[in-house]
Amino acid sequence: MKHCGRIALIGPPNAGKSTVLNALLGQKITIVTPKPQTTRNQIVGILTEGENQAIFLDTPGLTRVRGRLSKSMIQAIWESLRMCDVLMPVLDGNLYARHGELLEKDIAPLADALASDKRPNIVLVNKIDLFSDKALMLPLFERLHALWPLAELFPISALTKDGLETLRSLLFSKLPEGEPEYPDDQLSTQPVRFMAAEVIREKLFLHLRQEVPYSCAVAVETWEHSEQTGQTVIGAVIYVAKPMHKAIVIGHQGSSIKQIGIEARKEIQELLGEKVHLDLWVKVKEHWTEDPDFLRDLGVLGETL
Ligand SMILES: Nc1nc2c(ncn2[C@@H]2O[C@H](COP(=O)(O)OP(=O)(O)OP(=O)(O)O)[C@@H](O)[C@H]2O)c(=O)[nH]1
Ligand SMILES: [Mg+2]
Repeated sequence: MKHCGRIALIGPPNAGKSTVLNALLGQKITIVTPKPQTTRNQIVGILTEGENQAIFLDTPGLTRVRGRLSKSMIQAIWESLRMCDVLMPVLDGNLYARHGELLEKDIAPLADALASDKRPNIVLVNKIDLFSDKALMLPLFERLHALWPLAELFPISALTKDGLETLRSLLFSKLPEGEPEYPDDQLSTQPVRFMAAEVIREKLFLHLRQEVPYSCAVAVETWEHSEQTGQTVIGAVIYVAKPMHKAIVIGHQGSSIKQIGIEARKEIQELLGEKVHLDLWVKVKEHWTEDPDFLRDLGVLGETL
């Protein structure tokens, strides 16, 4: 019997949703950083095994609504949920085992919102590699079971891949019968230009501190392949919300942007499998997080699966 369907990865920021998706696919298609609210768009990842296909949707972390960016992220998440056959909330098991009060704050409202949903809920209790005291695991699972009686709880570590093999086979069995929607070698639906912009954004998150990376948006503006040199020349603009942030992104004598460029180029090169020349510019665009047209151009608003 062939199975094909959609699975939504949802949950609080920093829970490991994007890491789970990359680990399930065995390839990096979505960016990961230690900072919360890394993912801003809906990212599609496709896993095909034989005649079965799981279409995953990575989503921005669920946060309390602040600016328009957060609001649009939340809208995007609920919209994507409507289209999915299986809901797969991901949570940081280590965090909630140590801080039960956060479980009530973050997870109880989510469990409540999904309580009457008839679709399978597979709750991934992630980061089990970090459990220093395994005795903390049982009370966490008991509490989660009480909060979410109909959910299947699944302990995993996306980092060490512990539990992922079993999860993969379980997931296919939860999907409806159907023909694969995408060719078996397709891993994602994101255009490669978008993926390149995301790689640059990841490096900004890894190198910049406090609110600066949140002030940044990346747009790839030019992309030219030269047959002569075999090189792809990519021009990208890093938009920042404040003039002060422009100076920080550039760094002392350009040191920061240089490092970001080196790391991004290396990774984009691996992604494309060919030589890349990357030019980065930094431009100030105040209040971009509140500009619907700009957000739509970035794909943050109005995309659905
Ligand atoms: N130790 C450990 N760290 C993990 C695991 N899974 C993810 N992480 C780390 O947790 C951090 C957040 O991971 P992401 O995958 O970006 O989390 P996310 O839920 O997609 O976060 P947002 O996109 O911000 O909502 C990164 O530093 C990951 O390396 C895990 O199983 N074990
Ligand atoms: Mg993410």
